[in-house]
Amino acid sequence: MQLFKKTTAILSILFWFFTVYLAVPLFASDSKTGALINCDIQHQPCTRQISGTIVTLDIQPRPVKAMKDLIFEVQIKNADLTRLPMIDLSMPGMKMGRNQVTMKMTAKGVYQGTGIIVRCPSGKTVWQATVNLPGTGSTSFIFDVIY
Ligand SMILES: [Cu+2]
Repeated sequence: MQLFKKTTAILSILFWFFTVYLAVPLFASDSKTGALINCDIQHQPCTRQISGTIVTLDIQPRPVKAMKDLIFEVQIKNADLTRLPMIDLSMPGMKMGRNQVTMKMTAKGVYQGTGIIVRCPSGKTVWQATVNLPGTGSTSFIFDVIY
């Protein structure tokens, strides 16, 4: 009985050791950035709001891949922009260097620009496109990119 109790105690200590030190960081590293994803850009355009202004982002061609020329299209509803929108490409929680997409108006409320998403040395594929609307604000689209 004494031996059984000891074995149980040791097993439960081992179990918690593996859970806390191995399993938790293993899952946390991926689900942390994964949980931030708010845009299924590989399948459809994404829409977000900045206090009443509706911002839709599309990236073509699909699949959206790194190291390829991409066309970023932003559609704006319910806003009078004083200047052109601009997109900042980055990664959640990572300094990736300045990567901006400048845009031109192609129709009323529709803006397009080209840009390249680089390949992150860490291997992580979650990228962030922050759409800045001068005079209105900014919103971030977070999505998965194919490497
Ligand atoms: Cu990165």
